[in-house]
Amino acid sequence: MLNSHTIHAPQILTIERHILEMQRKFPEATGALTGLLYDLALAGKLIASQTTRAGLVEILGKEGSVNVQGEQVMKLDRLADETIYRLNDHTGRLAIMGSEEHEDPLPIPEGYPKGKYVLLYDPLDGSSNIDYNVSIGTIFAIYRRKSATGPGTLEDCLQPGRDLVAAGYLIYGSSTMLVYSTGQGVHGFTLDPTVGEFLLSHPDIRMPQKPTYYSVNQGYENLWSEGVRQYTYYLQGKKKGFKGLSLRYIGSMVADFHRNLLTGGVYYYPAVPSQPQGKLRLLYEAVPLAFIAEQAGGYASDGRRNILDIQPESLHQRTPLFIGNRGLVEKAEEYIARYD
Ligand code: AHM
Ligand code: MG
Repeated sequence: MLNSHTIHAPQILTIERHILEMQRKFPEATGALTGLLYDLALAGKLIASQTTRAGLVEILGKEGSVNVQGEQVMKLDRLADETIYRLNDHTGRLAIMGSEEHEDPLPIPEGYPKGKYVLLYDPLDGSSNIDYNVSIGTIFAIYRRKSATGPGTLEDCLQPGRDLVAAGYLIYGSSTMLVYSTGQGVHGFTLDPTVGEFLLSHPDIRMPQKPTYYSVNQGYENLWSEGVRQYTYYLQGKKKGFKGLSLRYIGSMVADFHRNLLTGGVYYYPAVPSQPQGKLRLLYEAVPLAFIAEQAGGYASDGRRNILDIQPESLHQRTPLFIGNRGLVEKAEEYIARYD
C-alpha cells in the first residue's frame, strides 16, 4: 500500500521514457530521433556486454580465431563499430554514417530507406586502455542531413558543431553510463545490468563552478608550446591568485571528460610538433563532447576558437582540444594568445 514515504521516493525513469518525454515537447517530431537515441542505448548495452568480457580473450579466443560458439573473434573496437553500424543501417532514420574505424563515410546499404539524420561516431575511444581493464567509451554526434534526398554525402558529415541535433557518449567503467543532450541540458543514465535498462541517475548535469581536476598527458610537457606550459603552471597553482588543482589523467578521453563534468575541471590535448593539428578527431571526439560541455555550462576550445564554430574540411580532421569549466578553458586561450 502507498504511504507518504513511497509517494515521495525518487522517480524511476528509463531512458526510453525520458527520450519520449523530451520528444513530447516538440509536437512536430516524427520520432526518428527518439528511435535513433534508443538504438544507441541498445548498442551501448551490447558493447558493454562485450567489454566486460574483454579479459577473457585468453580463454575464449584471440582475434581472428574461432570461439567456442564457432564464431570468428573480432577485436573489441571493430566489434563496437559493427554493432553500431548494423543497428542503424536499416532503420530508415539515417542518410549516412561516419566512424573513426573507416576512412570514408559509411553509406546505408542499397535497398534500405534513407532517413534525415547523419550519425558520426567513435565506436571505442581510449583503445590503448582496452587490454588493461581501464574505462573506455563510445562517442556519438547526430546531425540533420543537408542534402535533400537519396544517399547521404560527405558534405552531410562535414557540419559545424553548432548545427548538432544531439550528442552523447557511453562510458564502460565500474558501471555503464549513457550521457546525452538534445540541446535541453545534459542527462545521465546508469545501466542496471540486472534488468538491462538504463535508468536516469544524473538528471540535468551542470559542471560545478569550482573545479577540482586538470587532466593532461604531462609526459609530453617538453613538447608543449610555451603557452600550454605556462597554462599548466597556472593550473598547478604556480601563478598568483589561483591555488591550483589536482591532476587526474586516465588516457581515455570519455572517462577523463566524464569525471571532470561531475567534479569540475579541464581536460586538454594540445598540439605538439609531431602532431601539429593535435591528436583528437574534431567530428566524433571533440565536437560531441564540446556540445555536452556547453550544455552543462562549460566550454571547449582549440586554444583560439570555440570548437563548435569550426567548419570541418575532412571526416577525420584533428584538432587541439581544451574542454571543461568555462573559466579554465578561457584561461588556456589567454595563455596561448599571450605566449604562442
Ligand atoms: P583513440 O581514439 O585512438 O583511443 O585516441 C584517443 C585517446 C583519448 O581517449 C585519450 O584521451 C588520448 O587518446 C590519450 O592519448 P595519450 O596516450 O597520447 O595521452
Ligand atoms: Mg578515439
